Amino acid sequence: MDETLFYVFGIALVLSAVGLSAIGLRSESFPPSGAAVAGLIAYFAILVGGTATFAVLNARDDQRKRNAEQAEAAATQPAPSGATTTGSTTTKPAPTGKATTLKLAAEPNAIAYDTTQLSGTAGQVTIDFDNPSALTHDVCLEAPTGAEIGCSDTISQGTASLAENLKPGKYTFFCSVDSHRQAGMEGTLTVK
Ligand SMILES: [Cu+2]
Repeated sequence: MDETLFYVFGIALVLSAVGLSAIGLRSESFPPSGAAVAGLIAYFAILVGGTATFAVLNARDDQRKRNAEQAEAAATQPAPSGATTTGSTTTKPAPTGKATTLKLAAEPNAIAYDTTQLSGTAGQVTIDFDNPSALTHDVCLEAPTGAEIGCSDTISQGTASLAENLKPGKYTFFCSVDSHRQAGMEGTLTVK
């Protein structure tokens, strides 16, 4: 919206008011006739209406401009301490640390794993389990509290994996098939 129109109407209104009062003060027969009064009222109504209309349009225009500027500022800002940053940090469920992938295999000719010690870092820990034996095995995880966290698929002559989100602590990994755990298929997974 062109602001000059608003000022033209405003200035015309002020000049007319000043001129009219000057005429009114000098002329004793003012206002001269009913038709002139009606004309003057219409003239002022148009000026006032025009000024008010342009004032409203200008205000609306300014508001739109301000909204656009704010939107632009919000979009271009890198948000160093804004709501976006705090939002993303709070919604991320994983604790600190990178994803760890550990390898574990079963012995081909014994009821045993190839190791009794595994270690990883806190966060997503994946155990890639390889079982070359014809005997079925799996790998399960037990929390430091003794609660079972999960198990991989039970497999023979194949691979399976178990992925869990782990906090630091000493976990136990074991085979849940038959009495393999009692036979020695278990070990400690240390998460730092
Ligand atoms: Cu087993």
